[in-house]
Amino acid sequence: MKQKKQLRVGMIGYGFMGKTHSNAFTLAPKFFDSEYQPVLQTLSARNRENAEEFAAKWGYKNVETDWRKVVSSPDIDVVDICVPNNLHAEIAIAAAEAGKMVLTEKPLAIDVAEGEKMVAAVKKAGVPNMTWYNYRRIPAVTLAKQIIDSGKLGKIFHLRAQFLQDWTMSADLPQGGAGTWRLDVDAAGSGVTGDLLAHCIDTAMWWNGPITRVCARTETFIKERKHVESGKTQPVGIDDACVFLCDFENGSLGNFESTRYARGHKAKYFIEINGEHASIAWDLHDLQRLEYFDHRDESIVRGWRSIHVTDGDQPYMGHWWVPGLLIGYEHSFTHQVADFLESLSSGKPVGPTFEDALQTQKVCEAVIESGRDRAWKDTGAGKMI
Ligand code: SOE
Repeated sequence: MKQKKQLRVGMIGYGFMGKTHSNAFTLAPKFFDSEYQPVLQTLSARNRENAEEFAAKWGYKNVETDWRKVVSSPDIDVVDICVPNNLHAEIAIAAAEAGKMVLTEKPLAIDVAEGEKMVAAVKKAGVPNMTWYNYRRIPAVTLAKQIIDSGKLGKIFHLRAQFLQDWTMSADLPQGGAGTWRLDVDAAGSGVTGDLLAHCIDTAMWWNGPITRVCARTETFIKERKHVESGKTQPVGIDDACVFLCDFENGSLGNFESTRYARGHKAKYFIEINGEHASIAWDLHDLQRLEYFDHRDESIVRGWRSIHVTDGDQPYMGHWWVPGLLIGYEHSFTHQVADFLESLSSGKPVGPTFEDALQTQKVCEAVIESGRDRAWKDTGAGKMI
């Protein structure tokens, strides 16, 4: 058997995303052929005991408590950043300067200014880079992209998306700290806009091109929360909910909604696009299905069809079980690793690159500014690859 090239991973962070990424690096080479073999080399986290437990469970060879040592280590090829958003830029820039490939969990950064520095750093170093917007690689979502690109929908008129949760409704929930940093504006940058709508915006712009202008209404329902680190009750700076309207460059209209206050919804991600001939809808709760309506069908059979995306010739599915059998949320990350490995062989960048993720960041920032100023804002977002 031909010896594979090793891709030694330095993972920074071990939370929920550290788990999804570690699982993806483990699974991808078992289901997708590649000349590269990811190796879980070093896990870095501040708490040594927790880091050692995680590393033993997932098979990391080494543990470090200082990410700087990972970034500068000669035995690391790719640095994967799974820590709160305010730490992405410093680590990514240091990794790029050390000549490492860099991956970062979404959103790219805490704001556009930091995102721009990250893009400049990876460009200057000429290192492969990617941001984990995993939902693009749910087979049904990828199939939708192929159908849209084929022109079957005709001229696009509308795109609507929702991402609804309910986990922060209790006023007793603190902000800051390991489990609740998403509620602390200094760590997260924003609330639902950067955490949840960023997923919708990434998919929307990938499917339908740049969002040029936005008009948002944001709300913080619980104004003060105890901060885990200071122990004091402090103002809450994140958006708990956000709705926005937008213009796409192609002339279509968008409406987006996200909240952590939709009682009963845990992760309701819905996205729909309407064209002159056909429409497509997708729902995370039924992630293997793509709903498709084509007005050109004969009227006696015309109606929404529910495509069960499990056939071998549909995106990614030929690598899994047999037609009809399902895969899930975690596979979207596995596909992202598989595509990244493929990009290393082909030398062609794989989206979303940092530059692509910066376009999403621009929209998020314009949404927050629009909510604050109660005014339409231009986003300045350009095309993704
Ligand atoms: C927040 O609850 C969260 O975990 C996001 O951070 C993820 O990006 C999203 O996929 C699911 O919800």
